Amino acid sequence: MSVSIINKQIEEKASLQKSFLKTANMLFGKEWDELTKEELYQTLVNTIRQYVSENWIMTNKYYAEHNCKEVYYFSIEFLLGRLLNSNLINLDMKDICKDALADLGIDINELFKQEPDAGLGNGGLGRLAACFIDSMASLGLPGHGCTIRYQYGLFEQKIINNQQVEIPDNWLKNGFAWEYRKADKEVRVNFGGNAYMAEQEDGSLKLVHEGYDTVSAVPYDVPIVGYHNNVVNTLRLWNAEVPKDYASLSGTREQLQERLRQSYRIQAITSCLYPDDSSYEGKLLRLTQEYFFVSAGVQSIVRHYKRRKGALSAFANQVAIHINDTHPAMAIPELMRVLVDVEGMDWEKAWNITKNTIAYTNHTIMPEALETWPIDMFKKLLPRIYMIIEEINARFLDNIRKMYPGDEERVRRVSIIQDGMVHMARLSVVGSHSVNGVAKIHSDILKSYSMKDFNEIYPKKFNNKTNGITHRRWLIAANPELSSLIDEAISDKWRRNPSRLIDLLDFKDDKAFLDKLDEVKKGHKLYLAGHIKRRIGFDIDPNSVYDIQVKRIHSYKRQIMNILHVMYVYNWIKRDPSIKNQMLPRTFMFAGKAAPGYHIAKETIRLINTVASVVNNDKDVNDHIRVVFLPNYSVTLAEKLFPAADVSEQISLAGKEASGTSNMKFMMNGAITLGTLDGANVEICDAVGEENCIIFGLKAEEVMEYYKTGLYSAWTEYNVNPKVHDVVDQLLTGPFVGNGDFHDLHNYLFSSNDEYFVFKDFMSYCAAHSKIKAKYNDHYGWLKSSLINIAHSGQFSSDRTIAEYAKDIWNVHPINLIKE
Ligand code: 26V
Repeated sequence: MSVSIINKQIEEKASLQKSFLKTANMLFGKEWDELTKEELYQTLVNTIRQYVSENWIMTNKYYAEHNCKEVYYFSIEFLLGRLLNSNLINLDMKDICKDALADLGIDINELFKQEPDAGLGNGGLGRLAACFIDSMASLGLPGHGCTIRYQYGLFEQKIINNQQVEIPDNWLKNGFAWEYRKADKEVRVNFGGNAYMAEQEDGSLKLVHEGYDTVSAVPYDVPIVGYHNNVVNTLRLWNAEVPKDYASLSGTREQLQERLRQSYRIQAITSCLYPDDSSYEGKLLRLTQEYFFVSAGVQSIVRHYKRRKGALSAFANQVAIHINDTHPAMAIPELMRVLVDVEGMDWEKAWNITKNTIAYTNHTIMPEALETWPIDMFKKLLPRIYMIIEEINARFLDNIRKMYPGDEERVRRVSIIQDGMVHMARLSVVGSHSVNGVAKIHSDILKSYSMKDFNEIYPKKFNNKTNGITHRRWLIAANPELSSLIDEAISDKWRRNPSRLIDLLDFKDDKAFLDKLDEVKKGHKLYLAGHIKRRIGFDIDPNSVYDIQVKRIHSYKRQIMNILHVMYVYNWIKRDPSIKNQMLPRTFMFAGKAAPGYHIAKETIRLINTVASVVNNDKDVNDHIRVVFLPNYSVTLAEKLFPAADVSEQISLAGKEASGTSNMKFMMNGAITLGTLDGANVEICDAVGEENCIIFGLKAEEVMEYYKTGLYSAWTEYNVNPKVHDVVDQLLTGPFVGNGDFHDLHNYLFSSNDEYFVFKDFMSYCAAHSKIKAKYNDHYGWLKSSLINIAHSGQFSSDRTIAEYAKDIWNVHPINLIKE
């Protein structure tokens, strides 16, 4: 390093320290050495905010001056996790900050732990949104997020008596240090009242909407920092508040009481995230939340556009709105409302703009997840939006009748309003110019099954964008040791351009390198063992194979099959202890939350924990296998698990998991996939080759065939297959049912006719585990596979995904703010 660079670094460190100390005095009126850990954390974030906001202002100025087209990613969930470490990495300030604080005797890692984990999402869909905004900023794309500022995030999970207990997640209790309240950017959102068309004197019709309730939507902006590129975009969180002019204290007692009730109702809108991703529920509060953030978002975009860019006719050339699943689908009628009612535009013109502005991503084909709202509820809460949807539907159906004369059955199948319900997925397809699935197999299923009719009507609309994950959080931040090792081998170019990870293939037969890879993995396994010991007081063997399944608990994801296999291995060892010599020592780990109302998922958690306590306390087996359920799966916990994993369990029934993204996080950290040909597993397997992952189970077409013929019988599978028979019986009797049996799970498996084909896939799942053993025993063969997985993981960086969205769907272009 040259003397001038060293001098510059010393200067930067001194200036950072100065600014840190000044911020401490300013925020807390104390000397820095009197601050609590929480105060030190707040001080650090506020120090960093000064650096971020300079770039933020510069970025926004650039977008305005260059008339850039901007994307707004609307999502009812953003599962951000902690931001301090990843912001410091993206700002290229981590090392200097760490040093500057170390000089003061402060360990930066301790401050990271003070940050609440922003859990504003349930699972994959919410985390995807968070990875996407990180990629947009890092690619220098003008792209922002729009969502709800939930007072309570996804519940905190505790395990008590083997069962899940939900604790409210009061993540804002010490404030959220990264947000900026923008009171001046407030907009108003109206609910209820009467809407109708009134005839004017000149005979024309004009909309009247009266008697509605108004809610104030106040944005809290969070800066989204790009990687080493000076770009800072915005994630806008909308908070529902009582309008200022409403807070008057005059009036009768009844009026005051009513006003108080109304103010509670308003605050309830953004009070909590719905924790249910197990089945769709048509709840009024959810509909209110959806319209609230979508209306606020659309209004603020139009206002911003008019200030900056002028004529609305060019709107779709300057603005793209992406709807993450159907939850923000009301962006379609809301943009129509603003253009037609507020801006006085013709319907046809407004419709073209709306369609060309909006793009839609579908994230599941599970029918029970599809959003439909009862007309009565919809009309009462959003009378004008309902009228607009009726008009959209009438015009759409006119066209369909022209395309398919006499085919009323088809008309019924595609109608946005049907049998008393408003179908949000249909609205999303009709009102957008692009519809994409999230992995090849998923997009194919959309086109040929769930959205077949629509694909025939609009063949050009449908496309695939395979999901991705940000390698900055999931590799650079979560696994700095592996990242440095990769740098040593192939230089650090992959950090900016993850597809360069492929260069690692040159090292696949380099034993010295593979040994180092092994060392890195061992280090993480040891660290995780320590963490588990500290967190739940439980010992695991760091020399065992870590076999991990982490994701929401769902029947279709088949955690049940995983734990039944553990029971099977347990029985095997009990029957013949000598078998242990031929087995791999293994630690089966699980983590994931169950929706509070999803009984079968909660029973699955109870089963896993019950099996864990039997296995872990049985001396005949616990030197060989152990089972751990890690409570409270979250982004922060996930960051510790992926780097330590050997085996990635991706065992959903083929055709059910739209993509999956933990499969990509595991792969990027060198774990081997044990999975079905479902979601993105298919593409992972294609990339790494069949010899570098272990695939088992029914194919999606075979599953479809069973559905079609109706020939699957859980009873037959159970009866013809003694291995299945034995473990399934153990849900009712035997070593695992000491404190209550698992009658409900047993009953569920049979009464649903084993809806996710656990019995059918069980034997090939057991065989896949045997293949893992054989593979692991070939030490260098395993490491080679691990390396091949890492090398191909660049393809699953969300930078690749977002570059595709930008080019094929949004037509937005990167900016360059890097000063040479
Ligand atoms: C899923 C399900 C499945 C079971 C039945 C009811 C139900 C209700 C809601 C949902 C969640 C739907 C949205 C979602 O989170 N999808 C996930 O999106 C991820 C990002 O694209 C993708 O990787 C996951 O495969 C997909 O489940």
